[in-house]
Amino acid sequence: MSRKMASYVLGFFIFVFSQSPWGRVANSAALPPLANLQVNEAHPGDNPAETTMAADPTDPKHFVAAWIELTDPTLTRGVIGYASTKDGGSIWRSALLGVPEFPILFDPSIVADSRGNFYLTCAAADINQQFVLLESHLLLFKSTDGGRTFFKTLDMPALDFSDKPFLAVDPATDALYLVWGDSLPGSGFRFSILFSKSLDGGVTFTPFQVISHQTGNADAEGAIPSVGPNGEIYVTFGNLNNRVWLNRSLDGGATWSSKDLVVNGQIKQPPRTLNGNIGNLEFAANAVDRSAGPHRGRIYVVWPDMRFDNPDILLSYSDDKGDSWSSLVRVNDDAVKNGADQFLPFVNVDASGAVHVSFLDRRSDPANVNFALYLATSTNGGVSFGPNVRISDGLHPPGSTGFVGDYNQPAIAAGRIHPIWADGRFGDFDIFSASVSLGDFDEDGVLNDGDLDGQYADHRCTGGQTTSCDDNCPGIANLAQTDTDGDLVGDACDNCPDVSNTAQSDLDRDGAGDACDP
Ligand SMILES: [Ca+2]
Ligand SMILES: [Ca+2]
Ligand SMILES: [Ca+2]
Ligand SMILES: [Ca+2]
Repeated sequence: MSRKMASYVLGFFIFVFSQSPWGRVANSAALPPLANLQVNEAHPGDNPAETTMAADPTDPKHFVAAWIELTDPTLTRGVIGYASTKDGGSIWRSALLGVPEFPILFDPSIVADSRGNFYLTCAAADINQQFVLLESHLLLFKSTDGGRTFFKTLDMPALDFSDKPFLAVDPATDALYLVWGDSLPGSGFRFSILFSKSLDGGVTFTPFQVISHQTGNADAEGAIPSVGPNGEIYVTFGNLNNRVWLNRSLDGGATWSSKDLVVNGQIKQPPRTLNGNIGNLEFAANAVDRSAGPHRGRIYVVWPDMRFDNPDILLSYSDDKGDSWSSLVRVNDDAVKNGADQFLPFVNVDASGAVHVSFLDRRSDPANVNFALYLATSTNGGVSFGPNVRISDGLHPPGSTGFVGDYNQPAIAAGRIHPIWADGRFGDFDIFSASVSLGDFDEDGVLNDGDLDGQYADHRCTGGQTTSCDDNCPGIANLAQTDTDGDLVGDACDNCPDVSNTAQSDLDRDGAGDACDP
C-alpha cells in the first residue's frame, strides 16, 4: 500500500477492534492434484487480500500464511489475517491479529528461521476523519508456537509513513533482515528504502540505514530482500514507473552500494488500475539461486511491464551480484498483443535451481475481468520458461473491492510449491492456495521432465510415447499423452487438437487457437 493509496484507504474510522476465535477451514481429505484450498475463514463482509507464506524448515508440511483482512467494505479498517497448516495445506487454522491503537494494519510479510520460529511484519496506521495521518508505525511479531499465536517484538514509529515492510532470513545464520519504505525529512514526501536487521531472533533491531539513492522526484518503493548463498543481501525496489533498482550488501548489512544498480530502466508501466477496478502497483520481486546447481548465486528479478503492448511479466537475471543484467525474458506464454493482463508477479527458486514465477492472469477471459493464478517454470536458469500452468481451478472474478493486494508470495518446501492468492469466487475475496508438485504438476505420473535431461518440456511426449519424455500437457492430468496432430501439445491442452500449432496462439482468447479459428 502506498501513501497515496493510504490516503484513500484510511478514512471514516469508527474504531472497532476485531478479534475472531481460532477458526478452521477443512478442505477435502483426499485432495486431487492442483486442488484449490481455502486458507482463510470467511467473515461476512471481509475482504482479505495481499498474501505471504513461509515454510517451516524443520517440518515440510508446516506452513504459515498471512494477508490483509480488510474488515470494512470501504477499506477503512483492517487487521492481519493469518493461518497455519501442519498437513501440507489441506487443513488451515486461521485467526486475526489486531492492535488496539491502530485501526488498520497492512502489508504483511512472513518468514521462518531455521528453528521454526515465524516472524510477521506489517505496517500500522491511525488517521482521523479528516484523512489526516495521526500515527504510522512499523510492527514485527514473532511466533514460537508454529504460527498459532504471535507476540509483538518491534513497534517503531515512522519518520512520516512506514510502508510495505518485507522480511528475509539468512538460513545459514538466522539473521533477520527487514526493509521498508518511508520518507525522510526534507525529501518532499518521497519514499526511500530503509533497512534494519536483528541478530537475536527479532528481539532487538539495529538503527535503520537508508539504502536507496534515487534522486529527483523519484520514489523508491516496493522493497523485497533476498539472501544469496554467501550471505549477500540483495534488495530490489522501483520508482513504480519505469525503473527497478537493486542495492546490495556483501557484509551482512553493515555497508551498502553507494549507488543503486539499475536492473531495468525502460519499463513501460501498466495502468495503476486495471480493468475491473483492480489496483496494480507494479511491484518487482526477486529471488536468488541458493542451490548447488550451475546457476548458484544467480539473482532473478520479475516485474510487470507493457512494452510488448499489454501487461506482461518480464524477467532479467544477474550472475555478477547485480552489476549487469541479462536480456529480457517474457515469462507468460500467451500470444503477444492479445490484450490479456498479467499482474502481481512473484519469483521463487527451488532447491534444484528451477525458477518459479507465479502471477495473476486474464488470458482466458476475452473481457479481461476474471483471472487465475498461473505458474511459469524455468529449468535453464531463466533463459526460457516452459508451458505456463493454471493453478486456480478456473477463472474467478475480483471481489467487490478490487483490491487484490500488491503481491502474493508463495512458499516452497520438500519439492512442492504453495502459491497463494485472493479471488472472488464466493462473492467477496477469500484466500486460496494449492500444493503443487514441482516434478509433476498434474501428478499424472508423467513427469514435467520425464526424459530426465534436466530440462522441462524440451522433449515432449507424442506419437503414443508416454515414458522417457516430458509431459505434453503438464497442468492437466493426461496419462495417455495423446497428441492427435503431433505438435507436441497434448490433446488435453491443445487449443487446435487437429491442426498443428505448437505455439498455441489464440489472439481473441476464446479458447480456439488461431490456427483453427477463422
Ligand atoms: Ca504430469
Ligand atoms: Ca526434458
Ligand atoms: Ca497437439
Ligand atoms: Ca481464438
